[in-house]
Amino acid sequence: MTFDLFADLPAPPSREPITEGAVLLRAFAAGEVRELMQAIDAVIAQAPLRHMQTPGGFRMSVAMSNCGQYGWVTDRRGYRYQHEDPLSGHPWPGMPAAFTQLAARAAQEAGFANFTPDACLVNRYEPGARMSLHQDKNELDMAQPIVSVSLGLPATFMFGGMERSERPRRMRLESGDVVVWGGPARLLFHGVDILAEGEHPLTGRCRYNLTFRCAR
Ligand SMILES: O=C(O)CCC(=O)C(=O)O
Ligand SMILES: [Mn+2]
Repeated sequence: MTFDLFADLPAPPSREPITEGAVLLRAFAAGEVRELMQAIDAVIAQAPLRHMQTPGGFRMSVAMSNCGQYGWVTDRRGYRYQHEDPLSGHPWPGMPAAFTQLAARAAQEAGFANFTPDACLVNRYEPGARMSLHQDKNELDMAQPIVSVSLGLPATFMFGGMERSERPRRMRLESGDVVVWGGPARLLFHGVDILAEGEHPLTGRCRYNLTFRCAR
């Protein structure tokens, strides 16, 4: 039957408003996932993924690295941005041009002009990993949005309110999806539910997320 021909085609790009200031750009990065993955491999060859410690002493289930002028880190001293990778003492790898351009285009599409991120957090989730509800609030300029790109295994993204106790909306994020939030949504609680077991042609048994921010 003819429609079977289209069964494996990826979804076309589309826009799903989440709440005022937040939008899910479905498949926005779908055409460049391989290039992005190659750039991630180059970044993590220089600044390896690692499981950081929370200030409370817990090991994060998500493995992290960074690129750009600033990197987000956590240890017993707290959450912060720093110019150097604490593992090596060297500056974080530079932000690949493909990252900067994608982040700016996605922000623009969501209504935030001139977004120039100086920090990109690379998150790797293996099955069982999760990120509990939190606010991104270590940045100085809350007028700048967050751009968040998903690659590989699908995940359930949770987008809540201004209180952790507010029940979050849940949405499935696929490889190539981009979520942008800012303005009235900039400080909303969000997180990622426990990643389900799976295998993805791009990433194998994991999901990557790129979170672009203006730290300073
Ligand atoms: O992995 C995601 O989709 C979200 C990551 C996130 O919220 C963060 O790194 O602050
Ligand atoms: Mn976050």
